Amino acid sequence: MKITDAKVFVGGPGKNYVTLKIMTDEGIYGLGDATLNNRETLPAKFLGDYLIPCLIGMDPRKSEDIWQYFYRGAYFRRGPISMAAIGAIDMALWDIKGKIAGLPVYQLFGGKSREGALVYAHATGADIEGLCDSISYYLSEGYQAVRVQCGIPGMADKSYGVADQGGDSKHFITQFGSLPEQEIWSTEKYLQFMPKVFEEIRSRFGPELKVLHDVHHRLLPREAAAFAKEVEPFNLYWLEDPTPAEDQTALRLIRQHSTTPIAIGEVFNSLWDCKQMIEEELIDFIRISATYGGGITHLRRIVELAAIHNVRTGFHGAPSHSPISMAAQGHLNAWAPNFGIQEYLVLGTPECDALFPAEHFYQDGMFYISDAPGLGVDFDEQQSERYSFERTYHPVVRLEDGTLWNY
Ligand code: GCO
Ligand code: MG
Repeated sequence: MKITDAKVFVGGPGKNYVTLKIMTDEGIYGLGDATLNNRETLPAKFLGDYLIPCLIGMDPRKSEDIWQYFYRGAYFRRGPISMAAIGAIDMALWDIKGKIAGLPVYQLFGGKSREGALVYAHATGADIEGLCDSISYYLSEGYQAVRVQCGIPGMADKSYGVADQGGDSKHFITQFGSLPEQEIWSTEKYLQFMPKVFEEIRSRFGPELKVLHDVHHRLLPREAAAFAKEVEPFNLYWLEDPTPAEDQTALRLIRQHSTTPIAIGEVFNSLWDCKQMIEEELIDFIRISATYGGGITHLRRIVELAAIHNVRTGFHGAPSHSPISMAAQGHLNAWAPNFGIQEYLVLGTPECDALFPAEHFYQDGMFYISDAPGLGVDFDEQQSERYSFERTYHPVVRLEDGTLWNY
């Protein structure tokens, strides 16, 4: 069996999805996602200029060797662009493997460890009242877990994760600017206010609700340690990205002072970014994603290492993930013995469903993967002609005195 061709498509309804389609001489094709949020054309170009020419003529069944060829075989390794490109190829090869076997991909890992996988949604409000409305909405939709982000009084600009003014605060979808927008951050105001938010949520919704919160890399290690300790009584399901992710040793201080569960990894690209924090058991959940974490082959390796060290999965699932990578993660979630939770933002607009037909579904706070062979997602090339690339940027963050800070 041989790879005969591969094509990359960039575009989608409201998102620049980067979709790879690998064709074979036996008519079976595979699909992968290389969407690197706000940098989408770069993995697409890397695939087209460097990786696809090598793929032609390779045996698509050799997914491990092909992964090693593009990772170990490269002089300049890792980084989000290259790992997103390798990840897309890898997903497509697992898709082909499943189609050859006539089995859903999770069967190739060892089968299901659970039927449905717990998911969490994004609840958001400009103030506590708005946030509680948003939580009530998700509860009425059957969710058992929500990430909560709230506007901070006195902060000059909107806070991270709060839906745009005038937007629908029930459904959190970030609108990115065509040039970087600016957010203003005050650690002091955040630290004073956020514990009150958790207190109010617990008093209104009780102890059962799984409450997650994303600090989005904004705190210094000592501040994060004090905060994680202070919020222990509210029993968070996790505290996400308390400090910038590249400093693995910063997590030691947090761990030494608090038992609040820590989740990190959505900006990681390889095992080497999280090896130390997993081995030292400095985190509780690993948030790497199949899209820019090297695909299924590499994620599985990370999941296995994490399992030995009591770290559970909590894969990144922001709206920039196309239904293809959500399916790749869905198959891993169905299998992983150390599955924790999956971030899940309903992508299912009619336009998105038409572009990526699939039978996977959400019900009562859980995601169910379909039994279709391969990843179980298709891609309608005709539909894709409706969309094209539109440049967008993440915001930049400044402190109140103008100092540049971490988004
Ligand atoms: C999350 C993330 C996102 C990121 C986005 C950046 O937890 O889902 O923090 O909201 O900001 O993925 O590209
Ligand atoms: Mg996050």
